[in-house]
Amino acid sequence: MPPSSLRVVYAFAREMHPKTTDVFIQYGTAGFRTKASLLEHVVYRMGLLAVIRSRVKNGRTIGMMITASHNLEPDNGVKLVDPDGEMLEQSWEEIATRLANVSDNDLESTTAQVIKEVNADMALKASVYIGMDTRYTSPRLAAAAVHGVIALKGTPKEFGIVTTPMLHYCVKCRNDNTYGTPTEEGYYEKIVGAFKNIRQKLPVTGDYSTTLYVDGANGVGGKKLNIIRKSLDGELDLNLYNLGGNGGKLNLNCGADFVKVSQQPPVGVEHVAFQRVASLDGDGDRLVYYYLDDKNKMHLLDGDRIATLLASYITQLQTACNAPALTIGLVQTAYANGASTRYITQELKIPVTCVKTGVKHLHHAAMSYDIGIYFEANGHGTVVYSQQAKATISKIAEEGEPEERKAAQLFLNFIDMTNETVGDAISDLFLVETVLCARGQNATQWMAAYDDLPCRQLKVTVQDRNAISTTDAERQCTAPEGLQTRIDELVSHYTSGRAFVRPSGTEDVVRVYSEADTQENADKLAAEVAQAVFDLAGGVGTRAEIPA
Ligand code: 16G
Ligand code: MG
Repeated sequence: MPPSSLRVVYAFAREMHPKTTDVFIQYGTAGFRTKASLLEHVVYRMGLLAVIRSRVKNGRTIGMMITASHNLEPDNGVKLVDPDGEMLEQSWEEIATRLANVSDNDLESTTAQVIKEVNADMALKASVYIGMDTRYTSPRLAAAAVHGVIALKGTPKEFGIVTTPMLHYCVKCRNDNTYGTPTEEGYYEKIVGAFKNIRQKLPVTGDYSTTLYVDGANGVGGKKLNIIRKSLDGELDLNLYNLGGNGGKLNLNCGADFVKVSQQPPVGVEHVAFQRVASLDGDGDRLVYYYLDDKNKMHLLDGDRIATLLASYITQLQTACNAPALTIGLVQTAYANGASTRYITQELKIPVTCVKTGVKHLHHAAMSYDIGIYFEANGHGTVVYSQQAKATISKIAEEGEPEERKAAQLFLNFIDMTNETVGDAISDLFLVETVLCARGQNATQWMAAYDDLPCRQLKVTVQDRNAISTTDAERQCTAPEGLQTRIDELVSHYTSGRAFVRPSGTEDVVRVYSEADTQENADKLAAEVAQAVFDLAGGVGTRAEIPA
């Protein structure tokens, strides 16, 4: 493409998506995320970048998802999806940030510079898949994305309202047709189809009940489950709540993030003692479970619980189909409850790796195993399988001893039910339901595997959150000076105490996490550490700690 044709880049920007703010914006843990009113020019520019990225990848399809996940309604965001359905390669985050922040006047020259820098062949075709969540600001931003793609002569394809994992899945399928069909229907066929297949093989037994309540966070995930529900033929009886009607507001006092962080049940869900409830986040990529007991106390089954449940079942399948050579590992972050890590290493005897917060770090680490299970405590996670693992299990399904063959066929269905591209609340929900059904377990029995250490999360506002630096997968703080020593000292007063601090990648705050033997102690430790952050890292305002 001759440089003169880049003029349209500037013309579109000026006429349709001008930069109206000087607020600096950074491509963070999960793309750009801020007030929706500050994002139109950013999304337009990401449309440009998606086309450049597609050309650098030889015309393979790139995804763009418009969402701010579990944030409240006024926020929005955009993230790019790489050809294998993974998060954008980290080295491009800086380019994205640069392109998002230049003035309209400099946009044409910066675009040309980026094209040169990454050596994109602008004569190639480019394809970009665009999806959005249910926010009222999303259609306008999706239109800006389309304009960005068109400005550089790429081909946009709009998927309308989809969950984030559905878009990741479609991008992957478009670039690798052995994975599935790149449509919403293709997604249902693969994932829900596999679930129904398994249900034929595993009858409902024991204390498992097919009734599941779901908190849809008033977002897209609940709406999609409502579509799926009609095709389940009673194999799972979904009672859906918080579907966005009746004035319910997106993520407000509901959804996976609210339930996990506040450790309270969501509004809008009918409470029946011991009924298990699955809570999704606003864009359908996180899942936690909970139930209330007969004293109305909430019991949370978070990402760590899902990880341990899946890991133990997968180990069982591996043994049953006799494939001991396949390596299995579990990836967590510093937020993983210490009791879960102990259970995984000591009881399940599966190796655990701890990495920095953010899906890209977990996903990457999980891929070093034949079977890599990764979950953040907040409920984001999935399982990834190497080609070697799939080939081995397929071979056993064809040629193994009768019992091994049966187990391997079940295992293949289990793999099909998994969205390997990214954590997926819908896919994870079917995985969990399958394991509980296979074991004849109810939520209380699932909970009995180990006892969580009480924990607390808080956030502190400081002048510059980047004044906090961390190492050792965010478990140790290297700056400001003296903070780690203070944290160590505070922790030493508590039985089973543990605490860490880290700058948030999605909000302008510092996050504090604590664990201890009792809830009271965990709360106290978190408050003390929050105060230390406030004192040593330039706290703003008068109150050091705010619930996260
Ligand atoms: C984003 C991340 C999530 C992480 C969270 C941490 C992705 C797709 N999502 O939502 O994995 O747990 O950020 O947020 O990577 P924080 O940095 O504000 O604590
Ligand atoms: Mg999300």
